[in-house]
Amino acid sequence: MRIVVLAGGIGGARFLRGLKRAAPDADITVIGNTGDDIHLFGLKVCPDLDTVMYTLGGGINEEQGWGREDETFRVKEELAAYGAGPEWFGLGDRDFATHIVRTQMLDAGYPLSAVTEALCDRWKPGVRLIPMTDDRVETHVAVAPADGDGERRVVHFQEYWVRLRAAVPAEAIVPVGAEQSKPAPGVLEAIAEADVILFPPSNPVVSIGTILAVPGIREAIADAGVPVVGLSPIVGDAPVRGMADKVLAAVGVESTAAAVAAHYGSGLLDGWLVDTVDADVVGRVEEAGIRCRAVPLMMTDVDATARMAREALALAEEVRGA
Ligand code: FO1
Repeated sequence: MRIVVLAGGIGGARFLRGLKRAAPDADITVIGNTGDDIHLFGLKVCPDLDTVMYTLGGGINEEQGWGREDETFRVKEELAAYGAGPEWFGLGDRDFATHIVRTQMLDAGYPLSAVTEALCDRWKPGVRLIPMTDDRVETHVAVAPADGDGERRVVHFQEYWVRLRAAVPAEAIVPVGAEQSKPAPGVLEAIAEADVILFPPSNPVVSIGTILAVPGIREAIADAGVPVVGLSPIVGDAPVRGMADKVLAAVGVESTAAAVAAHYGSGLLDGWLVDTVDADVVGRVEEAGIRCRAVPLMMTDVDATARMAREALALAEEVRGA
């Protein structure tokens, strides 16, 4: 079975660990979000690609869900000693090696998709990880004036999330460069050849939404003619982790499992899993033309996540047979 998964960072990576357990013989292609990418100290950092690579490759800092395990921060300390900012983004020594190798290869002219393939040669994530595009796309966030000074500011997503902790209202989310970008080699082919397409519980705006903003990807998925099944990142009207509620508000979508399904739309989604606490919305989602089931969606461990993945694949088969 060929499965295509649109993945953001921590939620997507953890879901993939369960999917691999649920479907060990499947051929899984991950289309990774690159809108979170940031250039720091002359290096290109790809948080969502690295989180998938490290999580599935066994190098992730498990508690954080990002960055490397057994990390040290000597380089970060030395940079700070020189007054070289920003200091708010925690780059560890081991992680720096990934960004140095990636940047060297990009500077040598390799596209990000080839670089990602090369980095995965080391990590062997057990899935094919393709960036959504080889072109530069960076999500920026327009935030309300902090102290009412009237100036609306636009900050890089990482600054909004890591430095501001999403504590100020987000008024607009802009995937800068998305309109001019094109799907990376292999993305449209993987979608066309897929037997099922999954939207894991990643951020529907800045992760999956950004991937869908690359011209051609949303249309390819809508036209793929195979079941597209998503899992709600919102449980009981709140994101399980991260700031999905804040960025959903910025795009005028309420932070509920039903609203996110409607946001993707029945033109894209055939099936939607909500958590058992949201069982009351199943009817409403089905009225919108999207088959819906309520199952436990807390990824407490790999077994629980594998059960979720099995439920998603089962719903896909139910949709296929409909
Ligand atoms: N998240 C934080 O909350 N604080 C950090 O200092 C931080 C550093 C960091 C470094 C590398 C990396 O790949 C991810 C990092 N993240 C950090 C997480 C990152 O903001 C998120 O993983 C994604 O961008 C959102 O999914």
